[in-house]
Amino acid sequence: GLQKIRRALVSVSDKASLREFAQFLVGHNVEIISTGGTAEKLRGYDVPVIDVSEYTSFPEILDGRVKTLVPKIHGGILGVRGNASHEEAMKLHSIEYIDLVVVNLYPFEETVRNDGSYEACIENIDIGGPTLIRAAAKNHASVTVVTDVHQYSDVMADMNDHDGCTTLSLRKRLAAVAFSLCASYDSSIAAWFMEGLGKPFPDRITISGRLKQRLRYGENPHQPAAFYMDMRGTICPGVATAEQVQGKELSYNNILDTDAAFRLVSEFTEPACAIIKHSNPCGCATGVSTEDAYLRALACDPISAFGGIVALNRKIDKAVAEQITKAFTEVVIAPDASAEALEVLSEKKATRVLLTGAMPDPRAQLQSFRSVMGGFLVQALDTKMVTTEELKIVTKRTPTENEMRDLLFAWKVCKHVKSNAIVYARDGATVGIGAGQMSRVDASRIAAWKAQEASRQAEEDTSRTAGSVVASDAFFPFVDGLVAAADAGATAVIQPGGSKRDAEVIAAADERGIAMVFTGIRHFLH
Ligand code: 93A
Repeated sequence: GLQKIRRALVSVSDKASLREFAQFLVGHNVEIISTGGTAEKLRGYDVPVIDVSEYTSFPEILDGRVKTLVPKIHGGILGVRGNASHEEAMKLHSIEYIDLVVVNLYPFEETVRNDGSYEACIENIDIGGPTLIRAAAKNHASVTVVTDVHQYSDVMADMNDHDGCTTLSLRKRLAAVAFSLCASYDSSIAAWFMEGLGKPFPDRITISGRLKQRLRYGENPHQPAAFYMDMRGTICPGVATAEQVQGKELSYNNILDTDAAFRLVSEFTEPACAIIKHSNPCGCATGVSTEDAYLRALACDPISAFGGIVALNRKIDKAVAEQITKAFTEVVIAPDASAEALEVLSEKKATRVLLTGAMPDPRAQLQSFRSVMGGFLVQALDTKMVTTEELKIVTKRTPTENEMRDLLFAWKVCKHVKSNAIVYARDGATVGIGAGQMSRVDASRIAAWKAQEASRQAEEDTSRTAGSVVASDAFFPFVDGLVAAADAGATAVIQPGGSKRDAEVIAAADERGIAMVFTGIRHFLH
């Protein structure tokens, strides 16, 4: 399984660490053949190199579109050692074996992400590179294929350990990486075309991802897991792009919850905070400052907030950092943090602090993926938002200005609560959240009960749901859910409407002096 490396084809766009690796190869008496830019770079390092055009006696033509797409190169990569007819053909056409292919591709994904022009994107579709990589990977029985600068050290270690040879196990591993790289590269190109055509659901689909982090485990310790960055198209600031500036390693569940938290706060333009547990908010609030928003979000359900995930849509300042460190918090995510805030947070060594640099556009047209046994579902993210003008007032009473503000706030939060979802809110803060129930009336009762429990624990005299508003992610199929809200003291309701029993629900609201608006939009979240 050992294969001596005598001749290498090196053609790389990412020229990082090239010097060290090329010098290592020369040290092992490897002959290097390179394409234009790579050869020039190597000569600058005083590394002896043969131009591919000289090697093949054929110039690089068509602005470099045809550099390595010639039999002398591909024959040298694909020829099977010890195969008599292959060897005869190679001899006849003066083709020599190439043992090592070092290629990384034109930066197509980066060009798309940096808003490259149509022409720039097309020009950055690498044809020769994947062809070299696929040929080398197919013939991994004797050819080593290196597709990423991070692999240089593995190859150097292997060659050092085996007298300038590589092992079959390394070559196999590199071949597997090579094919998944090519698949993912083509998938990004396909996604770019589809996006341009406005046709996001092609007949065949490949998700293109780049490993962000190997995880210790998945949802539970016995489930292996990893975290990938989606490489197709625009990348929004979020948990996948964030820089972790302190704390323990993120877990699978942390990542899910952090995503939910950050997406929720991205809905607000004013300072906002969300605290998430098991992918549902246990508190969300807007405020005059992040500290205010945090404290009001925390007050909703401080018991559940223990070990929660905190998201802010503003730079973390010292004041909010001091509040956050008073509680046990698993993760804090925000666009940025002041130096003083980071110093305060660093007292809690385990707390993971993630900074994204910016907030995502809550209306960005992205897709979400969910797996089912034997398949997966793809859908556009729920980016729908309602404006006051779009609301239909269905009751005798019109919401007051304050109620209207709270209704819109509750509606935004409700969208981020697992169905069936009921959200009680007052003064721009949630006071009771009923999440993930199988019946709407249970969600309504649980939300009210949670609010009462929180008031009781805080030893407050008045009920938190008195004078609150209620949001329901889907229509009330029966009056009972609305009655439960009224009984809790809610004065206004926001819901999609559209039930067969709307008339009954409206009548029940009118009877109790409740103001109700219909959005015409449903926000199921499963
Ligand atoms: O333009 S190509 O599709 N045609 C080719 O024949 C070819 N051969 C290598 N792209 C080709 N390459 C790519 O050129 C490699 O994948 C690498 O990314 C890049 C290195 O070019 P240079 O050495 O000129 O910087």
